[in-house]
Amino acid sequence: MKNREIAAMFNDIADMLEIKDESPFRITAYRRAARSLEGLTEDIAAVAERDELEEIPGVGKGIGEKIHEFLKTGTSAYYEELRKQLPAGITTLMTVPEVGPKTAMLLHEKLGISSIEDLERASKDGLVRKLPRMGAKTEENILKGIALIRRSKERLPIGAVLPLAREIVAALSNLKEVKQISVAGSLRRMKETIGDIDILVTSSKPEKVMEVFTTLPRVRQVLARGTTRSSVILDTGIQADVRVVEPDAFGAALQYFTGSKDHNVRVREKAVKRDLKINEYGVFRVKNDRRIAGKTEEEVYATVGLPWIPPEIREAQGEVELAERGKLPKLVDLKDIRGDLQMHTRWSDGSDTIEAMAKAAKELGYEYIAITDHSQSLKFVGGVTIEELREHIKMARRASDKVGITVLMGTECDILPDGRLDYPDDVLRELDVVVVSVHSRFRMSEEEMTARIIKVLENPHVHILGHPTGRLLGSREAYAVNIDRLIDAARRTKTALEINASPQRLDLSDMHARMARERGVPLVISTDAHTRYQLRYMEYGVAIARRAWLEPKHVLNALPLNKFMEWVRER
Ligand code: DGT
Ligand code: CA
Ligand code: CA
Ligand code: ZN
Repeated sequence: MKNREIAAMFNDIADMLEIKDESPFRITAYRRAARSLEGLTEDIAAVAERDELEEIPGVGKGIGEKIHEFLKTGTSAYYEELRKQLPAGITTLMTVPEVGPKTAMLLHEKLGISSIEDLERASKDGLVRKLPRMGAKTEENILKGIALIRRSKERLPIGAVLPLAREIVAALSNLKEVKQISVAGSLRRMKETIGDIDILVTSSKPEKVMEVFTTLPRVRQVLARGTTRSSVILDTGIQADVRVVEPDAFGAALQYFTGSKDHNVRVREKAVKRDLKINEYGVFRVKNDRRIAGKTEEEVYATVGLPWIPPEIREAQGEVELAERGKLPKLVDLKDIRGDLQMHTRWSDGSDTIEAMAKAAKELGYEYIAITDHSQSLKFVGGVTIEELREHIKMARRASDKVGITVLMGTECDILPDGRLDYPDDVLRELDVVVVSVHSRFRMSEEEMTARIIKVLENPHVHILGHPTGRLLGSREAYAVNIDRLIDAARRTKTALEINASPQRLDLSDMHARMARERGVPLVISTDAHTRYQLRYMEYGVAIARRAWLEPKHVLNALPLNKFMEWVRER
């Protein structure tokens, strides 16, 4: 599939247009198309074949032609032309969080910088601070940004890894030689970032499995190829390991390789007390080395007197003790979710209509959604003005009737730097659901930022604090905010905190979501979808919730509509 490559090209084009200071509308058009392609589950070539490219949100005639051209030639003349006009490496510089298009050009023109390494050297040598509008602080931020990029190369956000792992699992499952297959490791535990992909299989013909695995199209480098274990590096730079194990040991291997290491230490301690030994081959009696379990994970846990423990909570955070007492939480599940309370449409920076979002949500089996486009001051993403809002509300009601799912009218209202909201109270009062978020002035002191947000939570028209820390996984640190005080304020004002399920964010993190639950703060899991495809991001948010030990009763959008609205009214 060329979907990702073409999306990358469109993102590059958008970057270059930004450097050239072209119209923001054209830039947004390319970014929008890129995002649609990234979310597309079908092969773009198949869509092109049917001549249906323009049905993809954000793809018009011009962009459609470039897709056709890429599919035929592997590139686009327009793209190559832009690249010729600009110095090489300039878009690479822009991957550093601190460096925008203007800065990139300045760095190139004044200091001849054209790679991240050049930039790092110049910053360390104190050359960057001498440029106009730059200072020691900028230099420091650039170096921090470079360090972050490097780190993100080591571990990748789960959203970038899970689809790849599923591709591998699908390819191997198709083989008649493969009997059982599962991912293991941090990916099965659904950690926010993943070091490498671990996959286990049982097979009548391990050689065949290894041959297919090590020659998959995404494989860039084979690190090791054996009969029971192979390791490769995939095109995104992440490593993947496949192990073939005995059917009688599949459960034991799965338990072992799912980890976490610390969780397994706790389980093995219990085994020792019973004169048992647990390893990846099974559970054995110490005295005669006889295997007494190993086929399934349930069996393995049962030998040490434990029920099966969900992978997401195998982190040695007290789950073994609770399991012992039969008190494991009944974790929230994707099928418990009845609504999605943050999403964007063409009214601001989303790619789809209200109706398209409503239809897609209905297909997912939801009872209700809230449309939460950006508010008026976010002009660069087409924030909804107060005048537009009346019409906007009408369209939501209409979609509600037409599609047969409750479309609540909401907003993602900007929290202004001084702690006021971007709409006055009499406008907020008209809306069913008010989400509030910070999108500007991220660099305030912790004191100021905490006060700014808490002030807004005091407003009785506010229901949910969106992406509470503002982090972008692997590309932007959270803003400085006192999460402890934020959680206290949320509890006191009965405001819900959002677990933003977008894989770029995952904000709250599992740790913070757990803190919120322990202190009795209501939570919502929302996708922040900007296309109808992104409604599927709910899976990532639910994973965070499970890692935070959340049960359905802790999650407001697991409530049926009437109960949810009751909460809204009480708030
Ligand atoms: P990652 O890949 O860094 O995101 O995290 P994991 O948890 O997937 O770690 P990985 O891939 O090194 O190993 C997979 C699992 O195998 C790990 O969760 C527990 C188990 N494991 C790996 N190495 C050891 C070890 O040295 N001792 C024990 N007891 N278990 C290990
Ligand atoms: Ca791993
Ligand atoms: Ca591994
Ligand atoms: Zn937002």
